Amino acid sequence: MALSDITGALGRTIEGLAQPFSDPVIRLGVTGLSRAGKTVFITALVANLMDRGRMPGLRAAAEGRILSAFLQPQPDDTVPRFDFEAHLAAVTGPEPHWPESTRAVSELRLSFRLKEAGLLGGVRGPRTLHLDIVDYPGEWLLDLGLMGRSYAAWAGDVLGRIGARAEAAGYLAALAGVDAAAAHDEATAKELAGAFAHYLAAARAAGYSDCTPGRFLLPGELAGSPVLTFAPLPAPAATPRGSIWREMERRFEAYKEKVVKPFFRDHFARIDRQVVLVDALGAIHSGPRAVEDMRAAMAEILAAFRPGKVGWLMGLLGARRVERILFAATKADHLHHSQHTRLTAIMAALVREAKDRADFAGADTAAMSIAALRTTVEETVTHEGRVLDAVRGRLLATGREATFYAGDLPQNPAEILSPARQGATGWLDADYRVMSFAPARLNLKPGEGPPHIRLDRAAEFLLGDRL
Ligand SMILES: Nc1nc2c(ncn2[C@@H]2O[C@H](COP(=O)(O)OP(=O)(O)OP(=O)(O)O)[C@@H](O)[C@H]2O)c(=O)[nH]1
Ligand SMILES: [Mg+2]
Repeated sequence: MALSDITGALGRTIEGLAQPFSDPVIRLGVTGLSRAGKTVFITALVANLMDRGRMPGLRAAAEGRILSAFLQPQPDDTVPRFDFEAHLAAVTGPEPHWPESTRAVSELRLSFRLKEAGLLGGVRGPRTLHLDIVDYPGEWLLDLGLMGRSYAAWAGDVLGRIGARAEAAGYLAALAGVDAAAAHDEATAKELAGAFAHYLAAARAAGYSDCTPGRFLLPGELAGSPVLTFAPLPAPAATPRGSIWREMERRFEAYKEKVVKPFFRDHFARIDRQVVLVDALGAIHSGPRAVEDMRAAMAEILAAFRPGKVGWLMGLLGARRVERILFAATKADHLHHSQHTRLTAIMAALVREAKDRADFAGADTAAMSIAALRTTVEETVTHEGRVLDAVRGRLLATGREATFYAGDLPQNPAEILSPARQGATGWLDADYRVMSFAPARLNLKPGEGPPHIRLDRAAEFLLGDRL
């Protein structure tokens, strides 16, 4: 080993050990419902922060103030590490493929060596800033809405909403023969919880976002335990001791205390900046109900970040104030850039509505359309005499190249949001499509991260003021 290698390695070790907790830390939460694009976002963001050739919109990078960015051991010993290397290898390897779905919280620490801006840069040495990125399922965040709610209120609310949904037919049929005032028996409880979990999964697949309790969808090691063996019942006239109702109520409270609260205490309460990834194109494709549902879920997520409402809980947990929240519509590479402003306008209108409904006054919020990993190139084609701004990419299903046109998003977001709010069952005279592309084969130059759309802008909004 050459001497420079040894000193280099030594230097790195010392840098790694040097009082890791005294330097400032930003904790960035990355969330979104399942398949929203969290894993790909974190992978692409970290890769592009380490190799900043494609990050001109991040001021500190453009001005050359980021001297280096490197991965370090994370501060929390009991949280799984975000498997950056494996995910990056998946999307940038010789046979690029999407990373596996992830089902729990994970964390990664990226540290920066930064030059001070302006004159100070000349006199002061570089400073260090740690970025702790926490990936957590958005489904778990929706559970915060349960904290202030009683079992009776939650159950009434859920049953009121799901009556019209085809996905709930099985659960409602299972409920029909049940008297909530009758004596509890575990077989019935299990059957109801199973049928309800089945409904939640079907509702998720159909594009609905209001699917609580979130752990029913992603149970992890809690699968089959009593805290996950309850379901919403219609309130009976009387609720005698030992009744199914009473037992369900008890388990609902246990779920809040033993599942929801620890998550908020250990992860959520410590977040400074948050990005909420939203598969808006997917919801638009699924139809007005899915869009309305997405809006409701966003309102609920925003309410979780509202200082005050959950203050009693957050105060107890020593929560900090989240300073910035970015709502990003992901997978914008499905659209030609001429449609990006429309997608962003829809996203911004959704955020505005969600803010109004959540009565939100708190952090700075922004809406954006991004693609963490760009899989397409733009192409203009003529179809039946019309000129269409389309995109071309490699189809996930066949591996073949194809040109794709997602449909014309309206200029006015109200054309999407109003039918959604009014409970329309389909779009009036529009057809939106989505398509699954495989990651493109890349030939990256040194210093260049994987291609993206507006990931640099997203980073600037989330971190720019601290770099
Ligand atoms: N075209 C395109 N597709 C994307 C992009 N990001 C994510 N996807 C697609 O969305 C899928 C889900 O992305 P993930 O990053 O795994 O989503 P996630 O939110 O981590 O999903 P879970 O771990 O299952 O909750 C991927 O397998 C891709 O098919 C993107 O930037 N562009
Ligand atoms: Mg994931």
